[in-house]
Amino acid sequence: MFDKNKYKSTIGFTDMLFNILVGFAFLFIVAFLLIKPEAKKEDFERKAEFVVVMEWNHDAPDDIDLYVQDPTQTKVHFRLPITNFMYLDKDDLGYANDIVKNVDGTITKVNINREVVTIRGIIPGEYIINAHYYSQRQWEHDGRLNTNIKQQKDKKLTVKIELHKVQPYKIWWMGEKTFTHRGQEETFVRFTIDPEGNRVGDFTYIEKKFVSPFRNTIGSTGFSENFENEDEPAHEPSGAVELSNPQIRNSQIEWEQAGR
Ligand SMILES: [Ca+2]
Ligand SMILES: [Ca+2]
Repeated sequence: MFDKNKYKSTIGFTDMLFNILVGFAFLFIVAFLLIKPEAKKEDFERKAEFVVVMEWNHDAPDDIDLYVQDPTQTKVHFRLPITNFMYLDKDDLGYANDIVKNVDGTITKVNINREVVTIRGIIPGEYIINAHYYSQRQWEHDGRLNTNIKQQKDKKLTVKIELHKVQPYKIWWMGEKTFTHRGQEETFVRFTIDPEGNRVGDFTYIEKKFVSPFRNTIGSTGFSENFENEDEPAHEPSGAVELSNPQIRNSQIEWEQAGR
């Protein structure tokens, strides 16, 4: 009788041990999954002096443009994406160049609205970071991208800018502003660096406009689709989208005919 009870309790103990082992194994897997991305992030290194990141509402179809002026008064932006030590990764058009048609006909969509300017060398002096609200685009129910829409009264976009110093890594500045209408341009921040890339003085915020509205001298409205009266290419969606998605290509043509 005594031996039998002892035997039963040993089975219970073994079960409990097994359960604890399973529990620890599960916790180990969870911990490993959590640790792994962090280790990869540390391995990632970007060769640059400064990186300026602008993001706006990721689900918005609207096109915002990032402008960075260096001390030589040269500006990097979608019309001039590589200049001096600065380059713009991609002119993000909002929604329009976030979708790509795959070889099998399916659509891959990445909802991200982000423009990045990398500064790879140091030019001492003052830098100015601006954002400009280029256009409002709207997806219609038939899947068409309408670029010729009237000003929406309740439109509110949150544009965030981060200034990263790479060596040694530090976020130098971050801030956000609300954009409500096409043509709106804001100076987010100005900063000055010495020949070693160290900041001189405080951040300043005096407005400077980089984009001049194009005045239509024939029409009475006085405001055209063009914001700059320059003979330079307008925004184009990426080649993949333009070639593979007729709906987007058509709307882009409409947009260009509208006077871009
Ligand atoms: Ca853009
Ligand atoms: Ca986008």
